[in-house]
Amino acid sequence: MSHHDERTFVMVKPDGVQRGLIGEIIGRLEERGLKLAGAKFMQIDEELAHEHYGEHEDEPFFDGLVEFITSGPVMAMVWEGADATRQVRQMMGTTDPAEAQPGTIRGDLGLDLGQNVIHGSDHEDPGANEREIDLFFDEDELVDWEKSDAEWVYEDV
Ligand code: IDP
Repeated sequence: MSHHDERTFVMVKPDGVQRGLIGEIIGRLEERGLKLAGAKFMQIDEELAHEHYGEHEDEPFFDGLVEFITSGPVMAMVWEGADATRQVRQMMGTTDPAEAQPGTIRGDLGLDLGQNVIHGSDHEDPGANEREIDLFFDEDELVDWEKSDAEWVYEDV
């Protein structure tokens, strides 16, 4: 593993899928120089929703969150790159799109806290990225490949 190989879990949520934003979001991550390692267009069931959002179980918004995330398909992905988890979080913007900076995904594409377009693993919760990847993907669904522009993205390749 080089330091370019940090993996993070990213998901276009049902609102992003319904609004036709999968391509826009993938485009931003690709253009940044991150590398796609896995992708699955899928429907989240109740059980997976509870596992994924377990930390919010006691929150008043939990039932609404489960209902929302299971309401339609999502695009679940694994992206790889240097400091990928924190970089993706910066690109996403704050949880509430109404407060997110313009230029961020939520700040450009959303207006409502409950429908904030994208999920990315929390960089302040060590191991959250790998836990979420394990929850959504089998190891054989992830692709280990060389991206030919790596030497133009990273100085030390
Ligand atoms: P994050 O998605 O930026 O990591 P978290 O605090 O982990 O934010 O919350 C998970 C998701 O739960 C948010 O993305 C949002 O969709 C939803 N959520 C968080 N707080 C609220 C709230 O106060 N009301 C409604 N939904 C919320």
